[in-house]
Amino acid sequence: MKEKLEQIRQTALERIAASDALEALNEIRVAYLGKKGELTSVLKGMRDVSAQDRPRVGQMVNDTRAVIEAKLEERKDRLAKRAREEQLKREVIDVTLPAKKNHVGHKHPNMIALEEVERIFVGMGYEVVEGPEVEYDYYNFEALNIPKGHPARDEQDTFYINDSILLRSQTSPVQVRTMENGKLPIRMIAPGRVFRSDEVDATHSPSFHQIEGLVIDKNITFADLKGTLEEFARELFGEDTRVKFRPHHFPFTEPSAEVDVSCFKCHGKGCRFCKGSGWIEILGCGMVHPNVLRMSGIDPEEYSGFAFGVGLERIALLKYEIDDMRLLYENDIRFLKQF
Ligand code: 2U9
Repeated sequence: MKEKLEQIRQTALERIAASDALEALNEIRVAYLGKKGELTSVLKGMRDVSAQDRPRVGQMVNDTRAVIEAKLEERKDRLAKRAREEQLKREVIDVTLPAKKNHVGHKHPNMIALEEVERIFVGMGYEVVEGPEVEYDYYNFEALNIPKGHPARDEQDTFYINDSILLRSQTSPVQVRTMENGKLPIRMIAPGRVFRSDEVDATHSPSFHQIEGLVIDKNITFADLKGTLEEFARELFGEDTRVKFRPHHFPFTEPSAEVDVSCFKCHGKGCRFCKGSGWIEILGCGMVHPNVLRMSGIDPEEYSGFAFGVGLERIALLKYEIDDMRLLYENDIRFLKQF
């Protein structure tokens, strides 16, 4: 019995030492310590051992079991450790490698220009107001002294949804809605997207952005209009900018004017940028037409006001010296990240 146990012990330990996988260790455990394992069958043979020898032999079987169990555990730990080391070696991370560049978003030149214009007018006490892009014909045209039959209403210029609803062709309907609310005085700018049935080229797009302004109070005169827009131009293009008002016509203002600023590249001498004239056109403006005030419930005998409109893309193109409006709509990150 003793030799038999000694032999079991020896072969078990040899097999354990030679095993190099956790599954193989499990097989060895079953083969020696399992229900039908070799050690278990020795235990079953205890019946034939004399009562006198039984405690000693029993002790020997237990010792053998303990040794095999301890070796199995030890081998298991070693194999697990080796597997972990191999895994770590495989998954090694080189912390000296340069990090992946994270491309964060970038403000669009339109947005930078809009924030600049808003900053200037909010600084003068104006409110920023927004309104719907899908509008009633009434707010877009009728209330702005553009009656039925006016060329601006032509289907070739305006996107109609039906007879009375359209995509706004200017942000003026926002001012009309504000006037209708009846709270006076008004000092507001209305920035937003507008739509015109234009072919795409370097200076046109069927969808672009405007910023329009409106001031209504008692005793507002053309002098207030000139002073405000001069201040705006100086803040936007520099302290030494000069401003020129040229008579013009808009249905919603009377008198009306277009405004040029002295070229901020050549300071008025004439260059490629201002096409040799020394002046650059930036906006349109005028005193709000009495008809427009009356239609929105404001008495033109008591109140007067001025209004103006600028193309946001035009400001962005000028400020950043971009020569093609299409670049503003392509959203090519290589272009956008320059600003
Ligand atoms: C109300 C009364 C009057 C808004 C005005 C302009 C002059 C103007 C153009 C600039 C370039 C449009 O984007 S553009 O093509 N706009 O010249 N806009 S006065 O006048 C108003 C607006 C609302 C109630």
